Amino acid sequence: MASVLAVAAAALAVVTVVTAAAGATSIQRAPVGAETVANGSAGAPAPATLTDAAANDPDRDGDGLTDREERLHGTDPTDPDTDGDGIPDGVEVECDGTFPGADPLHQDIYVEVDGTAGTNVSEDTVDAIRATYADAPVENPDGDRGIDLHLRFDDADLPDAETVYSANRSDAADVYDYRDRFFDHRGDGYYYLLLTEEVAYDGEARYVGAGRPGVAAMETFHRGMTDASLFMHEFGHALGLDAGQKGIDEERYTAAEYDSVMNYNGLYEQLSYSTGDDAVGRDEWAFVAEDRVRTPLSCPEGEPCAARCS
Ligand SMILES: [Ca+2]
Ligand SMILES: [Ca+2]
Ligand SMILES: [Ca+2]
Ligand SMILES: [Ca+2]
Repeated sequence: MASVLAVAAAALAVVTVVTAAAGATSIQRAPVGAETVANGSAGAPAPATLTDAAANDPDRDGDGLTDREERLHGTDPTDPDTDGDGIPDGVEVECDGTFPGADPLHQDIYVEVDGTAGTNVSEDTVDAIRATYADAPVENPDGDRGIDLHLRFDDADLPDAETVYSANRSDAADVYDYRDRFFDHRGDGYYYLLLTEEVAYDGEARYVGAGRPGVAAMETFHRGMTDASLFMHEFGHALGLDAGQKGIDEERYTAAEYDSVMNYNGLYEQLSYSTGDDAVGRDEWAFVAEDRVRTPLSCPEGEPCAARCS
């Protein structure tokens, strides 16, 4: 079982992404060819002709909500992304079409899930995945724990490529081809996950899934625990839990020594990432909450990001 899974560090281009964290700028991996991106922290400068109303009720952090609106929502008027999930406060409040159910005081992660013909995951599988995220040991400004994982199932009947490779291939179908053609939420800060019949990692079809920053592919087995565990593993890679970190995609630690679905000895046995309370000692939930790979969120130039929804 353990040897049939794999991923790799990404070989993706790097673009500059202005993060939503207050004033912070960081370099993050993003897909080749991604649009130039920025988000609410860029904060448009106030117009030269400030009205009295704008002067009295400014949007100090440039997230699209005035200070008064921030007080109403309970968000921080000096932080464009109060909950630190990468979606600016104003976007969480204003962009219900793109981010249904977003809460500016609680971490949200959005995933577009596409599938080739014949693949699917059951409702029980989806419930188990969501519940695992909802129960994560992650603190939120609203006082509740957990991450709200939004799995948005889109195409369910895509052409079956027979084998989907996990790396860019010019001579065969790879997960990036599917993303390029079918990822409706590109530029929306979403992650992309493809369900398919046959995944090949490193050219080898014996693998059943693969994940790289921002994107993952997995086979489905129509068995709840198997599919849910495989999802958590591959999506963990998409969030940046990379092979090469101690214990990940290895068998050298027992499930007790490294208590994570990223451990090959934990895969199919459990769903959760580690909390650091084991011999390996890495808090993967903290990483997911605070340092995960961020995907591009495109925003209008020179305006608060929330203007993308108006
Ligand atoms: Ca504001
Ligand atoms: Ca704010
Ligand atoms: Ca946010
Ligand atoms: Ca949120």
